[in-house]
Amino acid sequence: MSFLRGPRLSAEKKDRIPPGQYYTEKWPVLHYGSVPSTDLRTWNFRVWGEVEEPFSITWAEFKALPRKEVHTDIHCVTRWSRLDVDFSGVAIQTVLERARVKPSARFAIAHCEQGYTTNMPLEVLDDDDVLLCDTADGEELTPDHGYPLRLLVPKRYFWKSAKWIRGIELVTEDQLGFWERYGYNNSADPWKEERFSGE
Ligand SMILES: Nc1nc2c(c(=O)[nH]1)N[C@H]1C(S)=C(S)[C@@H](COP(=O)(O)O)O[C@H]1N2
Ligand SMILES: [Mo]
Repeated sequence: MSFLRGPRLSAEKKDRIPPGQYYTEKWPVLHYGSVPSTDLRTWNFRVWGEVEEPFSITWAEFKALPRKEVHTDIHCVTRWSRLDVDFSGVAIQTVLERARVKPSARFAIAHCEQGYTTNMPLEVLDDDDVLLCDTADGEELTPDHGYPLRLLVPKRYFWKSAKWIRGIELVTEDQLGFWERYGYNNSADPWKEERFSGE
C-alpha cells in the first residue's frame, strides 16, 4: 500500500504518531553547522540568570548527580517520529533545584556549543520527562546526536532537544532561539502540528 511509509505499525503505535508524521526506525541526524568536538577535561555546564545560586559544574560533577531514565517517543518537525527510545541522564529538576530558580523566572534558554540556542517556557522545561541526557538506548550519545550531553524535551518537536548543551539561562522575558528566529513555531507541540510560526 503506497500510502504507508516505512514499516507497518500496530494500532497502539499508530496512535502515538502525531498528525503529519511518519514512523522511522532510523535515527536521522539534523542540525545547523558542524559537529563540535568536546574535551571533557574543560567541559562545564552552567545554570544562570533568574536564579539564587548560579553554578557551573564539571563533567565529573555532572556524572555524580542522581540519574534518571526516560522511555519516550521523539518527533522531528521534518516529519519523522521514532518510538520507544530509552534515554538516561539527569532530571532537569536536579539542576533547577540546585540553582534555586527565582519566582521571576518565566522562560528558559538552552545554550549550546557554537552559539545554538532554543527557548521554552519554564513549565515546558520543568516537566517530569525532561532530561539532560547523555545516553540513548544504553549507549553514550554519538557526536552527531549531541555527545556528551543534550537536552531532551519529548513533548515538543525535536529541535527543542538541544544537542551539545552547555548551560541553561532563566529569564523573565521570552527570547527566540536559533530555529525559532528562523521561522519555526515558538511553542512546537507536535500534537497541535505547531511546525512553523504563523501556523
Ligand atoms: N546544538 C544544536 N542542537 C540541535 C540542533 C542544532 O542545529 N544545534 N538542531 C535541532 C534539530 S532541528 C533537530 S531535528 C534535532 C535533531 O537531533 P538528532 O540529530 O539527534 O536527530 O536536534 C536539534 N538540536
Ligand atoms: Mo529539526
